[in-house]
Amino acid sequence: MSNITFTMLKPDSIRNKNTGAIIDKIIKDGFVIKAMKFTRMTNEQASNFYAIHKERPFFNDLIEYMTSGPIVAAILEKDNAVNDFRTLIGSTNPEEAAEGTIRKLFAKSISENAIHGSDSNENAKIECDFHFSENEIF
Ligand code: IDP
Ligand code: MG
Repeated sequence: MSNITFTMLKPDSIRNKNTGAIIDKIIKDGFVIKAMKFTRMTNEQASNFYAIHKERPFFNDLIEYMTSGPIVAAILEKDNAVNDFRTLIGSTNPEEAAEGTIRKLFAKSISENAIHGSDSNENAKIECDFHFSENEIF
């Protein structure tokens, strides 16, 4: 699945009315939407999704933020999807993100940073399976 990545438009993107602009940017950058849903994660789901960060000092804030409102979750297809999408979203900290990236344009801080993108092909597969079942993928 090296041509697939997983994304979430995080709750601040929905609150700040950036959903449409961000999805437009993703499509114009050549990604094809294979699955998409508007949903809200439970505390348990968010804790499992971000389990790798369990010991980090920001973990509780991260779970609170990610469950604070709805998200848009999606599976995206493009050659070299994982790396190209990480380039499109920019650095975790928007202050360090390159001009024109989604985080530079739409993120307010390192914690509320607008969007998620998988960091490897292996995690993309895990994250797609976490949010979508086979019959939701086109
Ligand atoms: P990534 O989203 O760019 O892959 P990760 O290091 O995987 O960044 O962190 C996951 C999420 O946790 C970030 O997107 C951000 O929302 C939050 N986060 C990461 N580092 C910090 C921090 O130093 N302070 C507060 N929140 C952070
Ligand atoms: Mg990450």
